[in-house]
Amino acid sequence: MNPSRPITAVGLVSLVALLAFGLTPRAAEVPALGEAFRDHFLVGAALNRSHVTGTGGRRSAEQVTGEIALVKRHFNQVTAENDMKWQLIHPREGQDGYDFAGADALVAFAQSNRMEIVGHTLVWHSQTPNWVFAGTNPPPPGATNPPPAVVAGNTNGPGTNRFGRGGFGPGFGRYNGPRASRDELLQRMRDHIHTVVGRYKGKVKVWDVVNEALADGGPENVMRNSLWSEIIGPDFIAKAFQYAHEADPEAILRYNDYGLENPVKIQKLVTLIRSLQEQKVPIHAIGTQAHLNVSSAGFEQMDRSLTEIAKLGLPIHVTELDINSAQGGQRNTGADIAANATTTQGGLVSDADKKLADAYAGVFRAFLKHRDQVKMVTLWGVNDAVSWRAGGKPLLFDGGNQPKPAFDAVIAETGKAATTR
Ligand code: 9MR
Repeated sequence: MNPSRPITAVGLVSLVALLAFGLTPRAAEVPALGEAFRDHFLVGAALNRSHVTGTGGRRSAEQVTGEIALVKRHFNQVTAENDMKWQLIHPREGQDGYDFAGADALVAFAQSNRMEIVGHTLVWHSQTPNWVFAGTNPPPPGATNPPPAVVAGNTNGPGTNRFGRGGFGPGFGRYNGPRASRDELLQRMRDHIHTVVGRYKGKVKVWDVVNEALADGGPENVMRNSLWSEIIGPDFIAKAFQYAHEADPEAILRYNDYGLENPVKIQKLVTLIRSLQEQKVPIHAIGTQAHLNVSSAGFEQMDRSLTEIAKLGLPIHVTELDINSAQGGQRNTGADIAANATTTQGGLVSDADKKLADAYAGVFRAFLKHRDQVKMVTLWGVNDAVSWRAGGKPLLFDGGNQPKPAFDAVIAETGKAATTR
């Protein structure tokens, strides 16, 4: 609906319907995000369980209703923020150790609203239960699976989140007990991938197969040290893609990582992906998470990053976009849930609304410039209140589902698309 034109009878009926389903007047009147970018790429959001079941979580029924209305109006793609992670979908060993409740609800919600579904995530060093790595082999001497080194501006140490101790450490913490053999772990990985991908075959069209396997810090370490890499070896990545491809040959399989605005980390990505491509590993898209900070995010940073990633010749999906406006996070380039407590502290930067609008306008201008490669842009959350970085107010809608100035700035970019190449 264009607010500058007189409202038609049909427009009036849809406006009344949207208001009845919980959208605030302005949220119901502004252009829909998915529609605005329809000719260029999908626009999605990460959903949590309350959005797809309509109940539960820390939000009131009214808040959840408002968020669901927002999702239906603005997004044509959804990702499960947590419900497809190993820890939630496969908490116990064995075929009866799965819990598909949250994932099934997400898939049903997306299908009934004709939204593209992304499965997140099959193999990750974090949020993987200890049983996956457990076995009878004593850990090799010295291989204590240390947490990644703390580097400037990025704290990747273990921490506690609402799923328990773990943060970005492997499993629920650091599993230091006797280990599975390579073959046992490969078998568990294959069973998991075949079961999960197989269940949603033809419905979930895109999978994050391996998440965050690159190391942070300087160029000397390309790959992150994890229980996956220690027990299986570096080919755990190729194997995961191979199993996912077997399970659904039609699915788009993506490698997903954060910090790809950092030139050192981009080169690590290039090294990894080129090596997988040389081995003919079925990898079909690159996911760049884009957990950004308001003081550095903008056209130049994103354009540079996308230009480098595009050289790999694969479609690019922006998988977890948000822009932290909290003072405490401006030097942090990680995506670490454990460091989140500090990165969202200190209050917002000055003039936060304006800075956020400029930053969002810049990154969307870059997405539009690279629209031949950028096929999907997913915001990591529906509104500021449900964001993992709620303290940094990083999204396009505020906690009351009102579009922020950043939303208007993003929409304004669609009018400039023809001139951004
Ligand atoms: O937003 C997610 C948060 O709710 C979870 O507690 C956390 C741990 O599972 O994961 C967050 O999402 C992460 C995503 O799955 C992978 N990239 C980094 C995201 C932010 O930490």
